[in-house]
Amino acid sequence: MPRIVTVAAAQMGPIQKADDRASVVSRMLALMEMAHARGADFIVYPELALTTFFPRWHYEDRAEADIWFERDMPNAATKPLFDRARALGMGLSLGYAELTPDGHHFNSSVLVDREGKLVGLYRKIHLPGHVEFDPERTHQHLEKRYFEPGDLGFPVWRTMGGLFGMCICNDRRWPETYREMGLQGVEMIVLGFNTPSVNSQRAAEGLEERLFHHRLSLQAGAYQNATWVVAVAKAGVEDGHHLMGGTLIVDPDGHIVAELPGEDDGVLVHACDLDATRFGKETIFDFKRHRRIEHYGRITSQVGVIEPA
Ligand code: CDT
Repeated sequence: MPRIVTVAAAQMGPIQKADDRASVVSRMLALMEMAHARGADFIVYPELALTTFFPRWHYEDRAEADIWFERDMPNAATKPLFDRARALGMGLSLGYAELTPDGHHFNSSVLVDREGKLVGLYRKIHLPGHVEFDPERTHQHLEKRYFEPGDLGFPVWRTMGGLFGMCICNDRRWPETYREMGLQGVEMIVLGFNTPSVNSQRAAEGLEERLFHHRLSLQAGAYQNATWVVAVAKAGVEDGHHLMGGTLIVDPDGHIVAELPGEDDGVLVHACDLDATRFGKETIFDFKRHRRIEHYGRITSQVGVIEPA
């Protein structure tokens, strides 16, 4: 019997600084109804889905940025989302800024099963950007100021009939992200992203190049680890800054099977057969049989960099 997960990648258009959690959650609920009407049983929302991408704003006093953080998940603002997903029998994943009871700050995402049970928490490991205000940049990217690197590794959870993992935005550019989960047999990796459409340190690197690197990373990660990858954007002009779209789903052979056009709220729905991961995992990327990590180490330490004679 095939193991089908009908996933909805729920892209969100911009969230402005002035938008409150309630208005954002009502947009997310509308996306959930759309996804359900199209047969989805698992919905994935973007990174920092509840607020504007606040790391673009510099607060001299870091504590001022705590207004963007959630102290519990679910909490009063997000409970309607969790309740509705459970009533519809849908799993869910969403990104948010997490402030722990002992005062730690993480860029996090949760995984909730179709019965409404919180099964997974992931904390973003690869935090891009910088700590201090940088006048040289066209825009700030202060994730390193407001978040600590995640302390939970890249776990994989058995739920919804398969093996699921999460990562967040910049993590998708790092092969280690996929490989850590690939080594645990992951069958579907879900992630959200907020990616500015220009590089703040290289103006010539515009939207096309950014979309190219985005697709390149996701497709390579999916293929080399024989896993589905679902990537969900927060997009459009947020507080005067443009975030790219590019919400898409990649199959375990590395092909993009669906991509959402535009930068508004919308859902991309695809029925993913988790058994489609079997061929890659049992042949070319059967890590136990073919991965030769002991040889990588020996070659690197014996040879090193060969300088010209
Ligand atoms: N949110 C996030 O991680 N965005 C980064 C932008 C990097 S530019 C400093 C990304 O990799 O898409």
